[in-house]
Amino acid sequence: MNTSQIQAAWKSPSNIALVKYWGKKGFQLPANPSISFTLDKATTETKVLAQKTQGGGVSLELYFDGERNKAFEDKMLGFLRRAETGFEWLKEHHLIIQSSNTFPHSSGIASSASSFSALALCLCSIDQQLGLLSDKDFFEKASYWSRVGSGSACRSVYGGFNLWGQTDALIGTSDEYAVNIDDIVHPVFKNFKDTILIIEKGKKAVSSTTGHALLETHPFAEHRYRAGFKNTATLLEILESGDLDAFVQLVEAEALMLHALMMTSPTPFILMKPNTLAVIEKIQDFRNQTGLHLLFTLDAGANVHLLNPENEDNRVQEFIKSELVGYCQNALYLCNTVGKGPEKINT
Ligand code: 2P0
Repeated sequence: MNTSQIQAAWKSPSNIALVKYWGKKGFQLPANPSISFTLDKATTETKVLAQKTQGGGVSLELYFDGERNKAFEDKMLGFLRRAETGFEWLKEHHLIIQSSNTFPHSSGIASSASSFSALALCLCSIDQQLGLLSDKDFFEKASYWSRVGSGSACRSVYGGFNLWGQTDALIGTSDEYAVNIDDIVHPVFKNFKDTILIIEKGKKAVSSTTGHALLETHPFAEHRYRAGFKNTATLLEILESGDLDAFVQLVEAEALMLHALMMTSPTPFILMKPNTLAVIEKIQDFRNQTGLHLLFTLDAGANVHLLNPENEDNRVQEFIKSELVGYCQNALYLCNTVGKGPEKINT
């Protein structure tokens, strides 16, 4: 192996939270546990080329879609300087990072979860090539460092369903990294669908990092954290039993609580748009009329994630085409299924 130059590449997905992470304690630790599933199509591909230097700390060049991106480079450099404690070789390497998303450009969505998990996986692969990381510890370390980059990213290093945050409801959980919970998940959830309805593309008015920070002085923060713990424990039971009605109720309540927290922050803000609410009402009406198990969840933005079991997907997709597409910007929506997790790319 040429040790003056080492490279690694990974394709890593985004994920959608069912119980939400909203509020931090300490540095990048969650105030309550969260549960998500990994998506199959919304991914970032990242390639890292590490060139040996004389030392003096990590340096980097970052190319996004082939073009050097200075704004992202500054954010990444801050992360990499922290990562020097976990990847000591970084101190004597110059990194050339090339990254691109598989989200359609026209969707205007980007994901810190897919980009930071892809980067952390590349760093772990290089660690492994240097003989510093065992197979057994690989994904735990990747999740740990994804979390340092962006909290929700730690849930993206595995496929299927994942839990991040220490909870007495499940042994082996941690605030520092996510764990995969597929072995408790009922088959009805295994191929769940997530259709992302693009209500509005483009940059959000308030970043998630700012939103998290507002919880520090939020009047309802303690209540929220208790609810997050309780909903995590309840969702674990639901995922095990396959109770779809209870799933619908809990996941929609979590999404609305997230946005209610934004609207009741010390500096209040609203990320939903009129079409977000119109779509939510349509989804709930259609569910009441048909008895199907379609439901919505929301991320920190205006777009709606429409979730449903695989065996109801034909009817849900017809409903989207006839009733919902008109509310989507440029008629855009992205169809995802529970994903298998990141893939290593041969370099
Ligand atoms: C989540 N979100 O659980 C929640 C729900 C958005 C809504 O985690 O500051 O990008 O980088 O740790 O992970 C988005 O926040 O925030 C997020 P940082 P992150 O998915």
